[in-house]
Amino acid sequence: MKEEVVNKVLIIIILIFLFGVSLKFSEITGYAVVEKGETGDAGKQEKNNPNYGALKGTLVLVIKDNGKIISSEDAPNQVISFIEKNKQISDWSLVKEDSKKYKGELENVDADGDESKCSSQDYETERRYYDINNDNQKNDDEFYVYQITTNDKGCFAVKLPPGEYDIYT
Ligand SMILES: [Ca+2]
Repeated sequence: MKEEVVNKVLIIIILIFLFGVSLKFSEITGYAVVEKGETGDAGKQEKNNPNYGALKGTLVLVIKDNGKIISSEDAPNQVISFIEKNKQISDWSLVKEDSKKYKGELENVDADGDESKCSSQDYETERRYYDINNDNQKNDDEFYVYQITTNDKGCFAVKLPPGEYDIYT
């Protein structure tokens, strides 16, 4: 009888432990004071987005002569694709529409930081997927392709899940 009670307590302790681990509280985002008989204001708490980050940059078209750039111009209205590293696309006609788009604005888009081209950039990232078996739905072995179009000065900003990407233009 006594053993049964001990076992039950152990099971409860293990469950509490597992619950705590699964919540993964890792960051303190602020602090608050609660006073007797009063409502308080916890304010705006910020936390790094665990699901998305962003990239910003510019695209230029160059002509090289013996490895030396002899001509360089902005690349306006060019589609840039971001694909998870080591994924290959052999047929780009199978890259199909997905409903998801992310919009926003990033500051200081210029790669050199002098803001000579684009001080800020609206971004609209379109998520597509590579429909390898051409059945018009994304299967588990198929992957997403994130695309953006550069603005009239060749600047771009894109919002993506964290990871390593190959960039295609
Ligand atoms: Ca498919």
